[in-house]
Amino acid sequence: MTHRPRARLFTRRRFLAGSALAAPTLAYGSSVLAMDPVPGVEMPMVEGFTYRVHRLIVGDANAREFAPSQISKTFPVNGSNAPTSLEMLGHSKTAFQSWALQVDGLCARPGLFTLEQLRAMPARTQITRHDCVEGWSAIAQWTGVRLSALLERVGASPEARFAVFHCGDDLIGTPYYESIDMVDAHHAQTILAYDMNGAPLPTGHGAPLRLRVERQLGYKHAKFVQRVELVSSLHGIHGGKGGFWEDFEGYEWYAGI
Ligand SMILES: Nc1nc2c(c(=O)[nH]1)N[C@H]1C(S)=C(S)[C@@H](COP(=O)(O)O)O[C@H]1N2
Ligand SMILES: [Mo]
Repeated sequence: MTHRPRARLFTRRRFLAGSALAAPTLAYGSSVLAMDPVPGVEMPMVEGFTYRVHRLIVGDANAREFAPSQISKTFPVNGSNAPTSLEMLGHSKTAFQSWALQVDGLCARPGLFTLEQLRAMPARTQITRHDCVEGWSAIAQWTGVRLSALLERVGASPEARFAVFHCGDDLIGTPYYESIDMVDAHHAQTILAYDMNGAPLPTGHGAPLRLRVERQLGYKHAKFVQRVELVSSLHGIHGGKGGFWEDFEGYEWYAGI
C-alpha cells in the first residue's frame, strides 16, 4: 500500500484550528488547550490539538449523511480483501451462520453474539462518505448494530476507556486491529455494520462485520471484526499505539476528519 501526503486534511484541520483560535472568548480557546489529551495515548502536538478541537467544537455532532442517489456506483476494496484466519475463512463458506462475535474485557457480561443476535439488536442505517488517507472517497449505505447498544448489553465497566477491534485478517503477518475511545464508541453513527447498500456485507468490504466510525479516516474502520475487547489502556495491545497502521507506520491514532 502506498500512502500519499494528506494535504487536504491538514488544510481542513487548519481551518478547524483557525476557527478555534478565532472563537470570541479567549477563555474558550485556553480551555481547549488545557484539556487532557487521551490518557495512555501519546499524541504529537497536531494530533492532540485536532482531538481537543474536535471534542470541544464538533462535540457529538454527526458526520454528514447523503441521499440514496449519491451512493457511489463503485466503492473500492482497500487493504485486505479477505480474512486470513482459517476460522473466519471456514465460516465465510457457510454464510457465517455459526460464526459469533466475541465481546470481552472490562465488562460485566462478556459473551458471544451470532449475526442473528446482532441483527436483532438496536440498529442504525446511514449513508456516509468513507475517506481513505490515500486520497479517495466513496459513499455507501451502511446498516449495523449500534456499538453503544452492544456495550450496554455486555455491561461495559466505567474503567473501560477504549474499544479494541480485533480482525480476522493480517497484513505482513500481524493481525489488523484498531481502537477508538468511549466518545466515539457511544456516538450515534458508530456501528458494527453487517449490511452495505442493503445487502449483506461483501467479503472485500469486511464480512461478516465491520466498524463504521464515521468521523474518522478509513483505516479506523476495521473490517472482518471478530472480537471487541474493552480495555483501560492501549499499552498491552500489540505495539501499544492502538492500531495496525499506528504501530507500523506511525499513523495518528485519532484520525478525525
Ligand atoms: N481488517 C482490516 N480492516 C481495514 C483494512 C484492512 O486492511 N484490514 N484497511 C483499512 C483501510 S486503509 C480502509 S481505506 C478501509 C477500506 O474499506 P473498504 O475495503 O470497504 O473500502 O478499511 C480499513 N479497515
Ligand atoms: Mo485507507
